[in-house]
Amino acid sequence: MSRDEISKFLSYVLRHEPQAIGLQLDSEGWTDIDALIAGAARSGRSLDIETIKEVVTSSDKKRFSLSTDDRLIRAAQGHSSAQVRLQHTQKQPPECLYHGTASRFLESIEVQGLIAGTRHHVHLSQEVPTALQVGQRYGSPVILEVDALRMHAQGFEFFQADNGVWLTQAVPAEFLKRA
Ligand code: HQG
Repeated sequence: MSRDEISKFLSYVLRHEPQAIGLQLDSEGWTDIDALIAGAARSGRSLDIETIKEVVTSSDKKRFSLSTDDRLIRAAQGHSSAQVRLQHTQKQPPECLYHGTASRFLESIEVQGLIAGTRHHVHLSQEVPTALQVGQRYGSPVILEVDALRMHAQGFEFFQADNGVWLTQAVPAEFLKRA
């Protein structure tokens, strides 16, 4: 497998379908790297700890974290698996955060606001270029500015994942405007 294929495989089992290779994640998303390697082998994929560490450290978006003793691995965010409920620490957000989306979603977003969909949270970025990259994945990108500090002042909770991505449950339309 190429680095990219390994990264996609890790995202798949550590965020979405651990059971596909008979893996258990704890509620914080951690699993034993040896169990991951064994599960991958059962599904015909040959992985070793050095390659996994390389993929983790070279990930452009720091998608994965290793425990300090290098025995455990988890995805930093983006989970949909019911096995996982990351207890991200609440944090006061900066005044505004950004969300990149596709122009075809705007009409629905104006009505519903931003919703998490299959993920556990809505994902927000601190910088416009990152939001632009995220938005480009689904078509012609649009950047929305989120009035994050005002939301926080009104009791909405914000969290920051290990990799710096900001997370919140949902963003009502009144806190959104085109950047
Ligand atoms: C849109 C990637 C219609 C939302 C990225 C997005 C990110 C609505 C899509 C991370 C809506 C969901 C997350 C509404 C939200 N009506 N569309 N009411 N509310 N949407 O992929 O934020 O490579 O689940 O705008 O880089 O695009 O996985 O979320 O377009 O950091 O590490 O529904 O995933 O990182 O799409 O991306 P996603 P996202 P990784």
